[in-house]
Amino acid sequence: MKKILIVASKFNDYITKSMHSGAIETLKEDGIADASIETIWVPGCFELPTVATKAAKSGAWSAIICLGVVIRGETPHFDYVAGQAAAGIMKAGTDTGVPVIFGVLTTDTVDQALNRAGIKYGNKGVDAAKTATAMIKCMSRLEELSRK
Ligand code: INI
Repeated sequence: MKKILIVASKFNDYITKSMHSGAIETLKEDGIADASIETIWVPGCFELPTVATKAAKSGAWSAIICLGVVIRGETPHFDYVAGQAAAGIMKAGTDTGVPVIFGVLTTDTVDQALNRAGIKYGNKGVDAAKTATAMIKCMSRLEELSRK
């Protein structure tokens, strides 16, 4: 059974909630049962890699979707938070072979983030969910080919 974990950031949750809803809807449209989707809310994007890494190492999840928003204008910490979130999420995936998806918006302004969370230019949560199901298929194809 495909079990998918969403790790979502509470920071900027007026934006991440809409990314989260978009991700859940998309997973369901793609045939993933409600009961196979779980969410853990972490304080901020900086915490995403810790939970994603532990989840990926557990072997319990087919994919892990990380959702968050880091806005440059809001903080001088932008480069640290965004950079470490990206590096940690990439490492969680490459270290474990479990797809760990980077659904993190990194923008200059709040408007740019809102527009990419369901207002004008799509929804990063939807894209992340589509990437997760695509990667699950890639991994099972790889397993199949590797057994031949
Ligand atoms: N966390 C975010 O997810 N987005 C931000 O824009 C942000 N800003 O602006 O600082 C942010 N900071 C909190 C950070 O992710 C950690 O929760 C905090 O540093 C404690 O480790």
